[in-house]
Amino acid sequence: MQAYQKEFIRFAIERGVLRFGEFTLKSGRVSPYFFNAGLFNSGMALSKLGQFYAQALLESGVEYDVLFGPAYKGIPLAAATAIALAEQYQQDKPWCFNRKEAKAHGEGGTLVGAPLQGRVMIIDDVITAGTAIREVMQIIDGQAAQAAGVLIALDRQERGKHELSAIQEVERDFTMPVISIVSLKQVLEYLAKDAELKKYLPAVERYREQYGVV
Ligand code: OMP
Repeated sequence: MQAYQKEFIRFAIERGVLRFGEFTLKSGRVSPYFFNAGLFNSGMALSKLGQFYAQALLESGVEYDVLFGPAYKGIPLAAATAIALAEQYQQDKPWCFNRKEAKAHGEGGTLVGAPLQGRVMIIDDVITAGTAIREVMQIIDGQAAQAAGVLIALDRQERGKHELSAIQEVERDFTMPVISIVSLKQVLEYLAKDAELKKYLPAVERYREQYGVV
């Protein structure tokens, strides 16, 4: 685990973004942990979050032309990443987002910001079963664009429909990489080393045995 990944996990726990308990997921699975990116809810938190996304993106070396934040949660994430790339790395990248409802007046349409064209880096929060990201792919397919990859905060490393992880299925089905700031493996590593948080480890490990990838 790299230093920035450890720092990110600490930051997510401190902000209450990464929590332990009992949570029902979109997929219906009952998870002993949950990552709520909506709780990076202050200027400083969002600014730091953008820096973590930018760092993971640059570390990946994946090339792209435009950043895309899918509505709703991807929008501030893409904006924060674009700002961090500009301010920390002097990379002025175009970015855009979609609306859920098409607008008939003014500029019209569902896309806002830079044109969605070329190689698109999709920015989102979490992939569990991969449902949300498949919807995003339909938007990109409808444009003169190809997906360059997906950048997320947490890879929960859960099985999709079969034996592969949902992320591996997304990578295979759309031939693109999924980049994450951290994955469940690193969260487990972090828990194992923390005297106070260690108590959550058995439940998370049991969950991984049930739904995780082998
Ligand atoms: P999938 O569509 O199953 O991949 O689930 C991804 C979505 O689930 C995310 O965009 C979130 O809305 C939500 N989610 C979280 O935000 N954090 C989690 O830890 C788990 C989920 C989830 O419901 O699976």
